[in-house]
Amino acid sequence: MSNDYNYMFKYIVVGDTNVGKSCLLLQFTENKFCDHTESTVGVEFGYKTIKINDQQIKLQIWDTAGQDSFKSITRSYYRGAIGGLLVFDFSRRSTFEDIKKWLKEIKTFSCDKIELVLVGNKSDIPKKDVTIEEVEEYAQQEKLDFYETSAKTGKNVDVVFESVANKILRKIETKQINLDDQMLGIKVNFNGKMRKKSKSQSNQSPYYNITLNGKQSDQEKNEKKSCC
Ligand SMILES: Nc1nc2c(ncn2[C@@H]2O[C@H](COP(=O)(O)OP(=O)(O)OP(=O)(O)O)[C@@H](O)[C@H]2O)c(=O)[nH]1
Ligand SMILES: [Mg+2]
Repeated sequence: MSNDYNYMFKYIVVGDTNVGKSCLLLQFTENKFCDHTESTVGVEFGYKTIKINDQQIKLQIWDTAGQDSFKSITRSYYRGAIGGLLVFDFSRRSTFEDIKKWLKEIKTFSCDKIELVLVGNKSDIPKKDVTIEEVEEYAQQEKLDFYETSAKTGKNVDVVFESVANKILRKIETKQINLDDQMLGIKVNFNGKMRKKSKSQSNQSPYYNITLNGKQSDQEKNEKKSCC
């Protein structure tokens, strides 16, 4: 893994099955679109390095399965994420209505410093099942930024991922995020060397303690929200 970045931010992408989460990741990381995708099993991840204000930011993006049967697995990835995309499909109303549930999940299982953005995907499909007005009203009520995207045409895909990074970076620069505070899904890289962790952080960093088989240890369960 290359170390030529200043910060690495961990993101999660959540939302109902088939809303296009994996396609958004594919479009962002490889500029590709796939018409026939397989439903994600558990989680998958991708990387991309972007540049903001002379800072190289590496995004480590965890794409979670939308199917209910994977909830217990995907939840274990929320902890320690500093950025998140809440995705629905503009052509299926139920996916927008379910955003409330996803937001509740995130608020319960992830750090309260997480920067979230609401994403209405498949904007290329002419038939809309949700109006922009109601989405904007909801976004305002929940204090979320909202973007209309198309993983198919690429519309706003880069913008969404970059906007979250921008907000996190601003919080770091204005010291609203304390990097010594167990790292919060942020890894700092000084000239290719990782910031040394304190003893108390060594078992708690989201990057060094990722649960790849989706099972949470008792310690992790007890540490719910301890990243904050
Ligand atoms: N027209 C259109 N189709 C899309 C778009 N994004 C995704 N799709 C299609 O929607 C289907 C589901 O896409 P996925 O990215 O696999 O959905 P997902 O949210 O990852 O689903 P799970 O992994 O089951 O949670 C696929 O057939 C995609 O080709 C889009 O922006 N426009
Ligand atoms: Mg998927």
